[in-house]
Amino acid sequence: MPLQILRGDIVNMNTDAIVNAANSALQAGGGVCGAIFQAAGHQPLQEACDKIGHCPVGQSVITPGFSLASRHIIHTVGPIWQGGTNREEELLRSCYRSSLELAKQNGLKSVAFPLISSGIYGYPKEQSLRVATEAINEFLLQNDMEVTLVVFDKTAFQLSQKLVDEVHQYIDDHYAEDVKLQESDRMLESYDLCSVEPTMEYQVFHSESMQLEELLDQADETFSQRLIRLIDKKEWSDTSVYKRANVSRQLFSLIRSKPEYQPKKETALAFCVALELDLDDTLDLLASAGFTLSQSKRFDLIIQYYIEKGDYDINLLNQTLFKFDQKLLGV
Ligand code: AR6
Repeated sequence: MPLQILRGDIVNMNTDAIVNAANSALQAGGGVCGAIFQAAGHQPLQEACDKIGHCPVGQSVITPGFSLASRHIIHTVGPIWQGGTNREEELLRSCYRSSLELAKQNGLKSVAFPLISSGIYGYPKEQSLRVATEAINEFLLQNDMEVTLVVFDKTAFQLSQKLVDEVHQYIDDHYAEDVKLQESDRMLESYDLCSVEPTMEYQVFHSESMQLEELLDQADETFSQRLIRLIDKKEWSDTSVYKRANVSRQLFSLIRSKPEYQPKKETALAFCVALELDLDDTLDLLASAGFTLSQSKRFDLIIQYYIEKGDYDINLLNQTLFKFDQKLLGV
């Protein structure tokens, strides 16, 4: 998955590199830097940093990961927040870009970032999150890389209160009042973001008036075939669609080459969003993979809310899903 957002401690990430929110002198410090030095082994990491000596603000350098699960540490120096008028945003963007370029030059395939500058350096968390996702997505438009943003605490996710209220309201208005379903939904919400397979649902044909012939046609067309047909119909390039879907090139190639490919629900939905399908077409594409949207799952309702609004920005959608403790689209 090209951009994933997780909550947790970055030192536990098993990516090719993790990124350190460093200082220009490349000396051990507090915050995430302190945690990384401790987990990697203070002495060898400090020696490696001392050999490099210095890193300007907005730039990045690379060292081994020593005792970390990640083989490399990319150290990037974020700007100190001074009110926003001192090129802070430009420098922060440059941190993400230079780190990703350095990862690419070193042949790395996966990188995990903390929210650079958003702790001791005082960059407002909400703004730092926006800059991070924009800069990473800009890079991902041109490059293939698995990028994870590891958020330590949820305060970075101060989505606009209006949006949060609207989503809450939508869920309240549409939520099915079935206690058992709510129970199972709660269980679903408490799963680990990365490890649980989605629940397969029975195929539901939403239009009762559908003719038998149409039903059989639909049954004949697999998810993969339907997806390719929809992409061709839109006359969009494959690349633009899988990038908009937050899906890796490898996964897209697999889906394209295997007509019987069975996607996860969050992958199928990611393509619905990428293709800007309305609710009916979304249900059709989902049905071809054996899924539907349920009124008793918050995950489904949040996606339905965005589709009904005609808002197909997958990053904002994923940030909202994250805020509501749900799986993210893509994968
Ligand atoms: N995993 C993920 N994120 C973390 C972790 C962790 N283990 N620990 C903290 N964060 P900061 P900065 C989050 O202060 O603002 C150091 O002394 C934290 O909640 O680590 O760029 C350096 O040496 C925040 O959102 O980095 C520099 O001198 C984000 O990581 C200076 O601090 C960044 O917070 C850099 O300050």
